Amino acid sequence: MKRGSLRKYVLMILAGAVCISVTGCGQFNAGKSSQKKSISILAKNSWYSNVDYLESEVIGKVSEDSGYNVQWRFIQPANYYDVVRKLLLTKDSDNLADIVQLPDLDMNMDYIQAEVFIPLDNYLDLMPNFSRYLDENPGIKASLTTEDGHIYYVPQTVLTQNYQPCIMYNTEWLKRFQLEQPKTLDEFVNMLRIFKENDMNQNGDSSDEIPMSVTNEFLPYMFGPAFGLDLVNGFYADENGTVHYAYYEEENYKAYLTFLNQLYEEGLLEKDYETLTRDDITGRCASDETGVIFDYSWQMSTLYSAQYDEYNGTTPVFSGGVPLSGSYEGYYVGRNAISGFFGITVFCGEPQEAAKLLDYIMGEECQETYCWGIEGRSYTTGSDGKKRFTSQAADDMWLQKLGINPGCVPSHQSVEASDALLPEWHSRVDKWLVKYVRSPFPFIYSTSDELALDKGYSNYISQYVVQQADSFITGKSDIESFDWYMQTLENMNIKEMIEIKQKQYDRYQAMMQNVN
Ligand SMILES: [Ca+2]
Repeated sequence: MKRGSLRKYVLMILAGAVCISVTGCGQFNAGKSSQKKSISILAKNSWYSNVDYLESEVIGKVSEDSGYNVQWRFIQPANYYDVVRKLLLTKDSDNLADIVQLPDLDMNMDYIQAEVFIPLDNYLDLMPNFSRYLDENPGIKASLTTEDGHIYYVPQTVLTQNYQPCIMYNTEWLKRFQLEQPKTLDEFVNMLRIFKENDMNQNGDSSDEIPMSVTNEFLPYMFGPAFGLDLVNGFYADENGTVHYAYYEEENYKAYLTFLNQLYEEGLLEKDYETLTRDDITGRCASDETGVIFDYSWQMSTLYSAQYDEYNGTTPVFSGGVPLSGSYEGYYVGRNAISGFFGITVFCGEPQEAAKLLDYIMGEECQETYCWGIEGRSYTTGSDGKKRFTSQAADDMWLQKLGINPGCVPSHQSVEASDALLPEWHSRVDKWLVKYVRSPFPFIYSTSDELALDKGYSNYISQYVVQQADSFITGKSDIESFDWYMQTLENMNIKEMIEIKQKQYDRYQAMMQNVN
């Protein structure tokens, strides 16, 4: 399929047009595959604007090796949620496909309740790879299982402990003042003050330093744990298994807001932190203007350190540090493994065949291709049996165009392949930080009773608390009005929401005990 026709497809869907033929959309093996069964897959294209999965060798190989005539239909990721959510909720059989990548994790079971996907547990005897995966991953199995015992989706997974978001320090600046990496909030604030007051980048001007460059999204990751709060997920269970909502913790959350407001007032948290972007931070690195970053570990070497002329690939400029401790011991908030889902729609004429194909594309053989690419092109296998990326694979854009780590399949990220792509110092820092990463609140489906109780409150609450956080941090709302904020949350049924999450957490724990 040409790019033009793909755009047209998306535009027509956006315009509400319904009659779009599946034929002509991405067909590998056309011509020599008339005896192969055709299965269509609707999935998300690459976030890289100059990468089209349809033309990538990785997706080509997987399609070719599957034994099916796979008809891929890709939609640009920026539109994917809106377009595909609508197709699913309206059960638009003309524009859906046999296999569909979900636009979200269906937390409120909108698609399951719309009965647009078939339960996969009826087909597990045709899905040996998926069955084995479920046996080996009881936590994921517990997350995938609904109240009535069905499993609807095959997951895509990401790393949960390695290469998580972490704090990164400008090691040149630390060295210049013989500073150790801070471990506590007090040490951290002292360091920020030194960064702010001195000519850290030695350009003769002591006023152009921005001590800390952290986007709004990452402030909760960076400072929440020091106050005993997982503000990233909101809900968390303490060591006794009691569920809390971090934004409704009277003492600790108030202390967190007060701390950040002080940083803001002192100019240690910059005035424009709410609109700061990763591109802004990258630019600051290029002109050596900042001392601290918090971001996905991945960016430490490939993006931030790479901005410095003196960076040679072996000695970091920006390097990771331990989580900050305050009245509580610091930790890093890890991710849930599940990052996406694939299901078979009720419109699929041959669900057995679709189940076999879905099982194939989530199997080990394909996972190797997703992680390493094409043998002889992006990697080689040594006589010791170990895979190594080729020198050509050091060109990230080339690797992306090859289709590495495709987002359009049930792929499972691998620590080994991630290590192999990054400089040695970076994987060493990662292994050092793993012990500080804690698992977040588990992903678990609501029951229909719980959904009825929620009535959308959880959405309002999560929007409200984020707005209010900025308001308190910037001083637009006085911290004296914190009681009023807590009262508003109570009016929004926060107590009932916590009770629901407690039940879900207990249910998850019970399922985990059953499988162990
Ligand atoms: Ca300066």
